[in-house]
Amino acid sequence: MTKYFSIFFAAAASLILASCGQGDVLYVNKVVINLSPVDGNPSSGYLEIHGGRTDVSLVGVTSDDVRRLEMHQTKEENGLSVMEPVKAVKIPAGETVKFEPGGKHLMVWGVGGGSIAQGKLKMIFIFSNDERIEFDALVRKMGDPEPETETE
Ligand SMILES: [Cu+2]
Repeated sequence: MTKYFSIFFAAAASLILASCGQGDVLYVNKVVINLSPVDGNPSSGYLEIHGGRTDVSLVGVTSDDVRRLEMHQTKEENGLSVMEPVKAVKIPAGETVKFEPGGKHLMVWGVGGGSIAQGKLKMIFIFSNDERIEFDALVRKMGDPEPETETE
């Protein structure tokens, strides 16, 4: 009887460990807002989203300390680079989706002075499964050093 139970608990423990591994958890990383050098122009935001166990979509990004925030996609059209707002970005299970120059990006209008002074902006990422992830984005002025590349 005792033996039976110890095997059961060992199996349960390894299940718990397996479910905590990275790659199973939806998370947001490396969020950077590059402030526009021109007053009144939108700043651009880049980030990485790591998919969890199931496919979801990023359906919104908000912050209390901005005037307006949009998700955009840059694409080629007749040899010109144009961008358009997107409502949702698919985050497939287990895959990493990057917002980067020339592709998907955030456009941010009116970042508050307090966040600029602190060098960080609290943002909330809203997903189609109703999950909300809060992340302090790094706010960079033009000429600030590149953010350190972190290993995961
Ligand atoms: Cu844009």
